Amino acid sequence: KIIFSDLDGSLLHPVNYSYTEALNALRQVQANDAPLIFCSSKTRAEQAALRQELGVNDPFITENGSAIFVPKGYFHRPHSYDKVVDDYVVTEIGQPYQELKHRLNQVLEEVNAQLLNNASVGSLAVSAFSDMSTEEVAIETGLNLRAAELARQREYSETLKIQGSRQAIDLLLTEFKNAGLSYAFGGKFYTVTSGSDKGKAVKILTELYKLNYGNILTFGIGDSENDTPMLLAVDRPMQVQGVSQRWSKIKVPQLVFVKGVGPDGWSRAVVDILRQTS
Ligand code: 2M8
Ligand code: MG
Ligand code: MG
Repeated sequence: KIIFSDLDGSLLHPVNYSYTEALNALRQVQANDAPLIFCSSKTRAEQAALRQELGVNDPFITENGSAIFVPKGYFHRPHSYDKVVDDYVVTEIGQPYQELKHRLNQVLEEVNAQLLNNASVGSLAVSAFSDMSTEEVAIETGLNLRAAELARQREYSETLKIQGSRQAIDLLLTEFKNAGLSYAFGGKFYTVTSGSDKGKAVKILTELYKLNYGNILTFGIGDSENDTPMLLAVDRPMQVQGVSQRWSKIKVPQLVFVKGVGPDGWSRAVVDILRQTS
């Protein structure tokens, strides 16, 4: 049994990013030796800090499926990887940040030009985390300054705050797709990658677990649209409630709706998972 988990809005509270309500359940996961794979839009820097705080030592997936970090020596069977960073072997699914940013800027310029020529589509305002100061990111996200600094350290993706008319936003999103970029809405922002999504990364990592452990059962816990590919890639998909106790609309067959907002729902999901499989 392997648990793939989103962070923001799932293990972490959708408003204040607290994991306090999930701590008991997390300790149960650790006592059961069940691998807990963070699979989030968050950067390596953000996830490394959280892993250290919580004592989670399993592989993790960063920036919406852009890269898989496996601690050196974690799997006994050798496997291929793209590079080594600190104590991790890394499988890269997304293009490096500079290339992604270049392609993203091209699309933004093109869309802005189209909007200038066609006033009826309405207006569009896009701001990227990397173009904002740490203070601005902190204000936009509600993260503290230290956490905001870590969120700005993007290696494969860009997080965008997008405001504008529905038509203008749809135009932008369509142009992202046409340019081969993918985007996913994580609850507050859009994170743009060069074609990666959480599902591709989950599938690669699942294969590695199978290679090393044979038959495994995979669970996924998420809260938003950007979790859809992850939830489609696991055996048992679960969704926790968002703010105001609503489940956001996700289309995934056999999806289990768990009561509880963010870490509260996460705890219930995990208790359920441990009960199911032990
Ligand atoms: C972004 O991620 C959230 C949810 O996963 C989103 O897309 O709405 C990312 O930039 C992440 O790195 C950052 O920590 C988070 C802060 O809310 O926003
Ligand atoms: Mg989330
Ligand atoms: Mg996320």
